[in-house]
Amino acid sequence: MNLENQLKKILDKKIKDASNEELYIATLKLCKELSNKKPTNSKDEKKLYYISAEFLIGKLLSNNLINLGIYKELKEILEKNNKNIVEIEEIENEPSLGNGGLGRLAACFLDSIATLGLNGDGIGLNYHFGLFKQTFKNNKQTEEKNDWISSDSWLNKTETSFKVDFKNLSVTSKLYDIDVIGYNNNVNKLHLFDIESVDEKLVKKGISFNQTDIKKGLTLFLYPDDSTKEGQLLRIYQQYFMVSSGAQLIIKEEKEKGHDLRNLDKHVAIQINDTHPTMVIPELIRLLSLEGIEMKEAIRIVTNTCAYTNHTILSEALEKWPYEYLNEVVPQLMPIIEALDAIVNVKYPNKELAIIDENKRVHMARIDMHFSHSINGVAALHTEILKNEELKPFYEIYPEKFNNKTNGITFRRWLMHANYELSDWLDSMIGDSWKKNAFDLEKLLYFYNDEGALNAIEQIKLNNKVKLANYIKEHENIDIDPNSVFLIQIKRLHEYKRQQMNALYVIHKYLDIKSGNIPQRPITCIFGAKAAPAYTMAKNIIHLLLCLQDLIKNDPIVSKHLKLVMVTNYNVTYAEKLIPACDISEQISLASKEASGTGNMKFMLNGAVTLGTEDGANVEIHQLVGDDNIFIFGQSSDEIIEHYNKHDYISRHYYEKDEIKKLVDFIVSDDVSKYGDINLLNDLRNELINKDWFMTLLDLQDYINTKEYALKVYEDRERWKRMALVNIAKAGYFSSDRTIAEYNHDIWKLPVKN
Ligand code: 26V
Repeated sequence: MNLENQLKKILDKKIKDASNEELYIATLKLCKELSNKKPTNSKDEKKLYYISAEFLIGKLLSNNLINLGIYKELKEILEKNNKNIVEIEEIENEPSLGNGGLGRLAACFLDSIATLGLNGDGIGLNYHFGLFKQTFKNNKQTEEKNDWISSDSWLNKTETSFKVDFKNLSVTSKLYDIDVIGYNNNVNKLHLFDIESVDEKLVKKGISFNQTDIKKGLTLFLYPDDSTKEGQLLRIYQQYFMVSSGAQLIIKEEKEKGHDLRNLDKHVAIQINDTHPTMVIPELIRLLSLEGIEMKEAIRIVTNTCAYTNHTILSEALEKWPYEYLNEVVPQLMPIIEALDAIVNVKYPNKELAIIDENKRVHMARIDMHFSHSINGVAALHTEILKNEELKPFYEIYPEKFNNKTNGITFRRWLMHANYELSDWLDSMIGDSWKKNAFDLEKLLYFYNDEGALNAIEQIKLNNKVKLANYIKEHENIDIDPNSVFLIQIKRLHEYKRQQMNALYVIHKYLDIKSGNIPQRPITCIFGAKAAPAYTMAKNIIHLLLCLQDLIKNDPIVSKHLKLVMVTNYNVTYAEKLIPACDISEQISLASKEASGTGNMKFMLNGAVTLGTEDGANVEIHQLVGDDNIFIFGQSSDEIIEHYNKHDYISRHYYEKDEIKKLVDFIVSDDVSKYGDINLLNDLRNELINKDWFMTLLDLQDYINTKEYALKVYEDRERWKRMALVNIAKAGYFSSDRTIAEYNHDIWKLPVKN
């Protein structure tokens, strides 16, 4: 049956008579039917389980249509019937199952694992309200529950369920699956566990709820507030629920295949995404012991099965749970954690290596490092810092375990879907082999001096800027000029990412325009970021941005030349609109602190030029595009690490330098504070002057100078178009297909079919 008839059959009416909602539901069903017909992997093959607290998968409709190879055909069928696929896509709620880079990476990885035909599933949790929905009130962030699950969704309820025991209660986990459809390839699963007794009514107002009601509340939110003991216990409940269900699923599948659990490491690879799933190690050891395998042997098997990825060097993000808290939730794991600690202490009597420290805190990453066979960082610089600084004592004892896997992004979502115009144009210029072999994008370099090609790149960018301007008008009610230069910083809000430095640039520009220096072309600075609900300073930075947005908007002169837009509830869907429209990609973290970044790669692929520090994967972008196609500023990671070691950075010294003082003080001026809360702004200013742990003021002047230079270069249109071309052409390295091929070659060793 042809596609049109298939769709009609599901709809049970004419396409032209159906509503967008009906068409969405029918297309969803169609995808599920087609996906069911796709091959799955052979039962005997070695299998990967990618365990992660987050999977930031984004809307799935277009992605699945693209990967099924029917997007264009369906779009035409709809058009023929006066229907618009973009409007149908809007019906879908974006799943709220992730926070930031770590979660989006896991989603890109699932896409690449399926596309490469590897046998690998994801394991995570089905959070009903996920990460909060952000709104702004009185120029402050407020949080609401994100009620994303609708009756017709990609979730498929399965018959699988497990009993999960905690100290004082037992619960039942229910498995929901989402199909992960590879591009022109087979289908894998994202397994999401939910608690059977979940009760959404537990949440009364905003995102607060009784955190002690585990049976009702366990899977309501991703990262529930952990500023209290109850919150921390809840996170431990969630983590154990995820890994115990996952480990039981793995063992069940192995038994069904008739595999001997003593050979688990031959048949199974487990990738532990950051420390949140760490308890899978002691849990698997426990379960194997219950199967009659001797503890020592169980430890060997689990170590050979598991591999750990580190995503951050910030020590506060490396989880350390009080022993007593773990004991309160999962006492059954404690003898195992004690035994692992004892093994380590005998072999390596060094307290930096101990699993349980003197304060009786359990270092989760240390369990991962001792009892898995691979430890990887996510960009070249990050891995070097792990080896030589943060995890040095571990590198000294396990040099063979350390390896780098520079992150990547799926080009299906971040080019073919988000920027189909550029994608189609690339096909017409260099063929479509880049879809399978991303390095083929380099063929674009043949057109380095081709005026027609350069103009096409510029025109596509402009078209995307127009689309974004319309979207922002509709969603934020702010007018932006597509002919202005778009500078975009979108990422979680964190002091190390230094959105506050960007805000200080906006102040600089505002004051400059006030004093009569009119920029050659209007400037549009766009931000998108959520702050963790308990992270006060991050919220203060959002407050400043929103106050500045009002200040500029209400200034009749400045607003002609400068705009600040803080988009509401930044998420994957928003990113898909923002990234293709960007001219300058802001990647301005304090060198050494951003493990990799993946937004930087998405911007590059879409022809934006990076303004950044030598941090994370920016270093590799710099190497690929060369000095002429990137704007680098700021002190190097070596210099920064030295400042920390010597404690010699004193922000006040930088504050005292003329222009900087003016900019920092402006935060608490009447001009700004009339739009907000002077106390919050004061706190932010004081932090910058007296502490500034992430050294904003250190790099500020260099940042301002480099940004001014970038804006000047932007006016040399011929040069800029070439820069955009080189960035696109050199982005092939950042395909997550490359990253996954490396994980598989070095760590998982699954059979490769194509
Ligand atoms: C850690 C924690 C620990 C306590 C509970 C709440 C919580 C939430 C998030 C995190 C870690 C976030 C880690 C993360 O997203 N890291 C990002 O990973 C990206 C993918 O590797 C990488 O590109 C970014 O540089 C890195 O910040």
